[in-house]
Amino acid sequence: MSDLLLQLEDCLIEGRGAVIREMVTGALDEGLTAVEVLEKALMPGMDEVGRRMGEGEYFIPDVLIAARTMAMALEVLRPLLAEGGTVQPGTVVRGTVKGDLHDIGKNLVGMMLQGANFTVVDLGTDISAEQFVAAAREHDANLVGMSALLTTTMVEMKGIVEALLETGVRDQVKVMVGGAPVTQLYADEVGADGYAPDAGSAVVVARRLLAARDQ
Ligand code: B1M
Repeated sequence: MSDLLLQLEDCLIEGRGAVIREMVTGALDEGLTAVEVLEKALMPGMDEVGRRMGEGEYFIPDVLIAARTMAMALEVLRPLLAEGGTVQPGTVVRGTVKGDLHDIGKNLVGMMLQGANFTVVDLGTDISAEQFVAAAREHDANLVGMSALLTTTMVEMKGIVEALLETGVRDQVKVMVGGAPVTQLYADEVGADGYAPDAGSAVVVARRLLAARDQ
């Protein structure tokens, strides 16, 4: 079983998009769960890609190929990550902040929230404060979710919270933040209501924030 996970991890690191879907399906057929495939092969694979990028062993094209391979694998897992439910807990408007093009983590968080029956409005990447505000209004959102993967772009989060405050939208929404460089301390600093380190806990935090709102 661990061999299978290692092969899958290598497949992602090497960006073998032609076979990744087949390999993920094979791992599931062998009895691995979607969460195991995600946490024990795909996430460590992306971390290794990041390490190689940081060390100068991988360049942007290599990382893009791995990212595209990851997206293909996630498409296979998408229906399985859905946990379902009958109650509609709320509407989440989510995006990656201005200047930041990373979207894999954001998409994963979105999939898990959708699986937990949230209505998810995806704004995409490189999203300005004005766009977050307009979308929260337009969709009558209960939660605004922001992702940032760069230390240079996470600073945008503060401006977005301020824009929500200035426009009066902050009264209507809870704010959740995440992304590799973001911490609970930083979330507190920018005035967010919640922080989650990964997609699984994002669902728990989103539920908690909206339950607190309903009381
Ligand atoms: Co970029 N990149 N990148 N990159 N890239 C990192 C982030 C980096 C750590 C790599 C490195 O140097 N080791 C580094 C950032 C350094 C820093 O600021 N501290 C970096 C850099 C420097 C850059 C460029 C500046 C490189 C350059 O051009 N010289 C450039 C910037 C472009 C831009 O955005 N303006 C750049 C470009 C790219 C690509 C386009 C090539 C590609 C992105 C493709 C895409 O997303 N479609 C890319 C990639 C793939 C990475 C790494 C390798 C992988 C990121 C990823 O997808 N991880 C990354 C290294 C790494 O993180 N190990 C790196 C997997 C994903 C599932 O995890 O996104 O962390 P993550 O999401 C998690 C949690 O964070 C959390 O849940 C998710 C799932 O568990 N989470 C939330 C995320 N959002 C959340 C929101 C929530 C709650 C939880 O609530 C709302």
